[in-house]
Amino acid sequence: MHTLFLHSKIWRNAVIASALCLAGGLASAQNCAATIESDDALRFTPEKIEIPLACKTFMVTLKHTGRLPKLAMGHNWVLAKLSDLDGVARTGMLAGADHNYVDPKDTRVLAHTGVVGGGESTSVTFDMEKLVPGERYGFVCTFAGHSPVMRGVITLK
Ligand SMILES: [Cu+2]
Repeated sequence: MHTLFLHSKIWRNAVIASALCLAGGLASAQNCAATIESDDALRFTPEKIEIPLACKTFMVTLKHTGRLPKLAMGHNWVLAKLSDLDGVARTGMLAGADHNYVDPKDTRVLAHTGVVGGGESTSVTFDMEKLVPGERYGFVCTFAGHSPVMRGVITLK
């Protein structure tokens, strides 16, 4: 009777300990990842991502919460220096749909997702060594005609 009680107590503590451990793991994973929503109204939500400098890699998930198909209202997520956003949008336009509106030869593109349509999502993980503290970075959708309005800012913390 006593042994049984002791065992159940050990089990309970083990379960609590592993639950705490799991929560800790999830918390640190969340710090190095962000989800950005996009829609049929050319919006990125949020328009700002904070990236901890402690992260070795960072994952961005792009969700398209709209209904329009990829050909009409596709979105991608392209990371570059703020001062390079217009440039990568231009070369992306020229690269066209076959290249997901990203020129593979444009080295100003630091990371990018593919293009998604309504109801779809995609993600990209990039190495934080690509980002230099003190530099200003942003993101943009380079799908035809979207770059003037679909853009956001990255803050390194
Ligand atoms: Cu777009």
